Amino acid sequence: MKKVVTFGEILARLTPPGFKKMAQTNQLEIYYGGTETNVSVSLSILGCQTMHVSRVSDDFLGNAALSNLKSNGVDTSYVQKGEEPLGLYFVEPGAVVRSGVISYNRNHSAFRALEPNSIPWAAIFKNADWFHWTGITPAHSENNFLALKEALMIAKEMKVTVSCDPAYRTGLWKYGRKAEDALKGLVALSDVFIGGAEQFNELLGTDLSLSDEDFKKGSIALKAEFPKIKTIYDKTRTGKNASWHQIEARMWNGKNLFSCEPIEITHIVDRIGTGDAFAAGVIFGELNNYSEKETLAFANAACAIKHTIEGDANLADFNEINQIARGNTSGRLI
Ligand code: KDG
Repeated sequence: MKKVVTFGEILARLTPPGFKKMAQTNQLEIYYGGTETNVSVSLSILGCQTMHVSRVSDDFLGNAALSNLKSNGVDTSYVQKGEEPLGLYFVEPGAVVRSGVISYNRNHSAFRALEPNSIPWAAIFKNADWFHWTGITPAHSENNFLALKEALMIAKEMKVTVSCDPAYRTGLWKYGRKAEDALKGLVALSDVFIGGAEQFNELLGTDLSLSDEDFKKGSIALKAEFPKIKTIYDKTRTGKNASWHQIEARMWNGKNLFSCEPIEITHIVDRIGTGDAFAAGVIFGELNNYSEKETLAFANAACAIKHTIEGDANLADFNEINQIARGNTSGRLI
């Protein structure tokens, strides 16, 4: 069984039921997420051995978050506990012309206080095949940046394949490091890049559009700057409003550009975690030596399915994703 390690903040999400606004409700639903956590849960359901490294509050909320991960098969043996609170976020879901809104409450979270040098990365990466990180983790605090850097240095030494989704969030990165400089050093230690025009423009200072031609140009430039990167995957989504989307993806393997059949979604249940579902699909395909087209179709199907599942993580199993990926379903409308 392939072993995948992830590292990042575990968040609790509080959301009103249905499509209520916060001011209307006296009940909140709770889900557990965090971008790397979602990747871990999804890969666990797909049959990988997964381990998520993090730091949570030493209270019933931290324990509930860990129970949730464990119930999905994720190994949490190296999750630390601290006196600071678990990171929270609140979501008002949107429908049709109303996009959802999010408010985070995690400035002083247990994860941000995690000390560098406190994680036994060499033990964690023993027998590991893959490590996944995102640009959200190094954006939180100097401690989180340093801990991730350590992980990447040790992953390189131990020849663990590394994927990154260097999501750049302008609202984060408040502790002093410049996002572009910090991310460049981390991307240089990675093998698989998940991102497109937005990430190319931030990292390379380019002004590329969302076109396939610009994706190819950006990928070539990215590989020139970061020679360790082997494959680049990008998901795109076009949609008229918060309830209708066309989900597409493409990849560059250093020689050729691949694309896959778009999947149209006419009823969006939850858009949170769709990028994480895509990343898990990419990792699963790469780990199982799928062809470029197969990996892309699998990741795109995983991303599409997540739009139909409530909560942060993609809970769809292999058969469900594979059926959509192979087009073996009653039409492509979800
Ligand atoms: O599970 C929630 C995450 O996918 C998403 O909210 C992560 O945007 C994110 C952040 O800033 O942590």
